[in-house]
Amino acid sequence: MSAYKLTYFNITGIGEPIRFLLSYGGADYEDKRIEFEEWPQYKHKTPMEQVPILEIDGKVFHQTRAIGRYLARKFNLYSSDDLEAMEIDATIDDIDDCRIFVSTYFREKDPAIKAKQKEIAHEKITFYLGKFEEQVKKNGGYFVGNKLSWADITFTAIIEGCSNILEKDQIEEFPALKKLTETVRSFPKIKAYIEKRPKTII
Ligand SMILES: N[C@@H](CCC(=O)N[C@@H](CS)C(=O)NCC(=O)O)C(=O)O
Repeated sequence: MSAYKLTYFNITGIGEPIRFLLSYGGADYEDKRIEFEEWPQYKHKTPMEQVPILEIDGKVFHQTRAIGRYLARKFNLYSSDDLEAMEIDATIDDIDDCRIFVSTYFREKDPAIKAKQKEIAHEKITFYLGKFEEQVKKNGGYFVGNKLSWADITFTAIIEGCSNILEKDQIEEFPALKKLTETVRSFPKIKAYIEKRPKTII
């Protein structure tokens, strides 16, 4: 197997789905975590001055979704059917659209704006989770095609970060989503990663 090195901040965030995917695929990867104070020394060395980046056999790749899609193909978590693949892609984009509201709230510094952003994040996440719950119920407990895909793994990793930021389990009232995330978190290699990963603020 190729040599993988993932570089991201020492948080869950948008790097966590990649960590879950690499773990699921049984890749023996280096999980390089940067503290925020160290970022200036790394920023200019990355392709778009952002992380995550994934090095594969020494070559650097960036953009979370491009990396995720590549790993999904590699580990049989995508689809060879173009229409089904598009459904998986759309779900990944929906999950990211949902995440953005929580991330915007998290990053806001002005207390008055932050309070407003929190309201918006709650309203939007409730909307998206309602839609996701229906989608998963319709698809046999998974997002797409009655089987495990990259979308299920991404959702499980992302919703944990959203719950941490909003300081409340966001899926406790969504039984299908709850069950799906429990399924993903209990895959032996993902479970082992969760048990050994560093405890982080979010
Ligand atoms: N579209 C990019 C966004 C990457 C991104 O926003 N990365 C943030 C961390 S979550 C970052 O590197 N922030 C530091 C900076 O922009 O200086 C992706 O999905 O990979």
